[in-house]
Amino acid sequence: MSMNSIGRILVLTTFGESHGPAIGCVLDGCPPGIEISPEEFRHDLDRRATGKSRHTSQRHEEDAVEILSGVFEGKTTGAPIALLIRNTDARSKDYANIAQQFRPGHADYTYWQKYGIRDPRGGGRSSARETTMRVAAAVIAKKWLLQKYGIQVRGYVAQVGDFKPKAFDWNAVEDNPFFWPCAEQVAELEQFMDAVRKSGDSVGARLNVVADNVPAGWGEPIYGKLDAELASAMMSINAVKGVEIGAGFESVTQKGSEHRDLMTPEGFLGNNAGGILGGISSGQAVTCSVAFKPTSSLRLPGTSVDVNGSPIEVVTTGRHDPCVGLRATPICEAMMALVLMDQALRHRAQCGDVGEISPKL
Ligand code: EPS
Repeated sequence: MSMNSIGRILVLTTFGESHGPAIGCVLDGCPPGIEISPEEFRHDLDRRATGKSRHTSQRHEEDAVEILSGVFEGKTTGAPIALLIRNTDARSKDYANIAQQFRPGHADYTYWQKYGIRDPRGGGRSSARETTMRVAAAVIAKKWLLQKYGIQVRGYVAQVGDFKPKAFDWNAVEDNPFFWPCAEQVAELEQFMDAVRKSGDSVGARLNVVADNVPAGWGEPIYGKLDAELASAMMSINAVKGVEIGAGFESVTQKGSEHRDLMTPEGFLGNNAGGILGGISSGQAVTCSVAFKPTSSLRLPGTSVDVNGSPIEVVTTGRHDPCVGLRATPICEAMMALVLMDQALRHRAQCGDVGEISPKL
């Protein structure tokens, strides 16, 4: 089975390459009756898009969504929802020099090893361009989660290289090109990113994603645990090298007495569990932290080989992100929303008759 789909009841399949005529997706299993219009995709697609500041790739795509099926008179019908975005600003000549080369740290080499053929233009299928469709599909998932359960899925950048927030304010996050939660540091971060970009190098990032108001009970032990599926979904994003749920790797050094989230009739006294116990949501906020590696397309020369195995020096020109994590907040939110909606539908299918359980913390 090829693996371009995610989900069990709500199944998203994406297709397309960075420099092909279009990218697209089919979202199947979506409940009928959800109101959706092409304009509603704009906000999140703009949040993810390249070319919105000097700190991202300067490719300028319109990212105009065409709804091809599954929506009638502005409402989902229950039929597969097909969305299409035409690529309008691909510049394939940027890739002519490296078409026979492997960029160190890039999927170039492993795609070649696996398939014996690759579309080198813009990274082809391995390009971050594909994430556009995840974000588009998740606009529907986010809307359903919010309307039905009051769930809000939000993310922010929690670290860029060694640079960490000094304070945290959700209101600051959407007011700067970095999804940065501390307004007073934005100018400094701007300088930091300018220096990275001018040096020709790249830098990694940590992103945090939080879903509030997730009801207790979502997640399917054993192999469909909510945390397992979240981790898998996040790891499917380009450049992701690590995922933590709740306290994550800090759990290694915590004592049990410290890690456990004490319970009172008024609620839990902490959230080291990241809102998930035994693979099932506890009713607390679901929290996830994601590590993005520094982008591998660099204009700094690096040693590599070409398709004949000859030693070469690779230099990548063209339009690239000095920190791909800076555009990834809506992508991480999208993956969390898609996983949550799928789990909600699965919970409804199996446990819809269970009814209200007390106590509710
Ligand atoms: C990308 C390389 C660049 C980015 C692209 C991701 O592509 P190009 O060389 O075609 O400009 O612009 O990102 C997008 C186009 C996007 O929409 O996210 C890569 O190698 O992943």
